[in-house]
Amino acid sequence: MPQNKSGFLSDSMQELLGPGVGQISLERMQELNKLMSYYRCAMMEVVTKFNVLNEQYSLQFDRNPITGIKSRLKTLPSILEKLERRGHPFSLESIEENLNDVAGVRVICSFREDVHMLSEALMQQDDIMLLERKDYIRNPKPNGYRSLHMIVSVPIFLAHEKKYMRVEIQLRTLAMDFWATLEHQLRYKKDFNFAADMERELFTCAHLSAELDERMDGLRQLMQDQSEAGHSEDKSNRWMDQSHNLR
Ligand code: 0O2
Repeated sequence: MPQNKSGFLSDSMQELLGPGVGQISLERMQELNKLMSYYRCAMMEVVTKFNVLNEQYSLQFDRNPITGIKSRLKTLPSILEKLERRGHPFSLESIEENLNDVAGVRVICSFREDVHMLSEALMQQDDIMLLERKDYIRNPKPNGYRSLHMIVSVPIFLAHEKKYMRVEIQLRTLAMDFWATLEHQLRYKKDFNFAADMERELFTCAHLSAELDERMDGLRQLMQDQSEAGHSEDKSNRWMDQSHNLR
């Protein structure tokens, strides 16, 4: 919990929890815990939905479209920092109203087409609402970052009520995740100035990771064509020709 040097709660935390250290603060602290537990439940709902889709598609296509799912709740200092940076008030209502990424789920897919297939399958479910969608795969960020981002509203079923919570979903391939994870590590290295030529090198790496995805997609498509058409000699020759071209 953020405290200032003299050991007291930081101003933002004090504002969130209320004045004094008496009953009001304790109640607000419990409210905050409750809110975070709602976000955790919503995150679990979304993770379960992707696990179910993975199970279903693995039966249908004999391979798993999802290689891994990560989830995280934003920490309180990080929530307060974002509210402050965006000029929003420090209150529980403000967290719910202004922040979309308190609960985050990252889905790592095998192939690029899995990303769009999974996002469409998720959005066909009638209990989930799409609030925002940013396709950084079709339109990568200037630094080369690629991923599909969605903000969804998902219901959680409590003892006596149904509550809708927002969750940020990021879908990306293994290659996109490899680049984004390392880029994040390098960029946020403390006491290091990121030079322009390093930016360019990172962009080149992003380009290489996109090419890797494209080539792996090509291989997957060839294998799919082959298995659909049977193992005729003609197909086998095409496979050899095309895989040679991919080298
Ligand atoms: P963390 O710890 O991953 O949550 P906002 O989400 O509202 O702050 P914005 O710009 O509208 O702002 O969101 P956007 O573009 O959807 O991106 C938000 C998240 O995507 C980031 O969250 C990162 O996880 C990821 N992301 C976006 N751009 C990049 C990038 O260039 N490199 C990497 N490695 N990740 C990126 P946070 O809050 O930064 O961090």
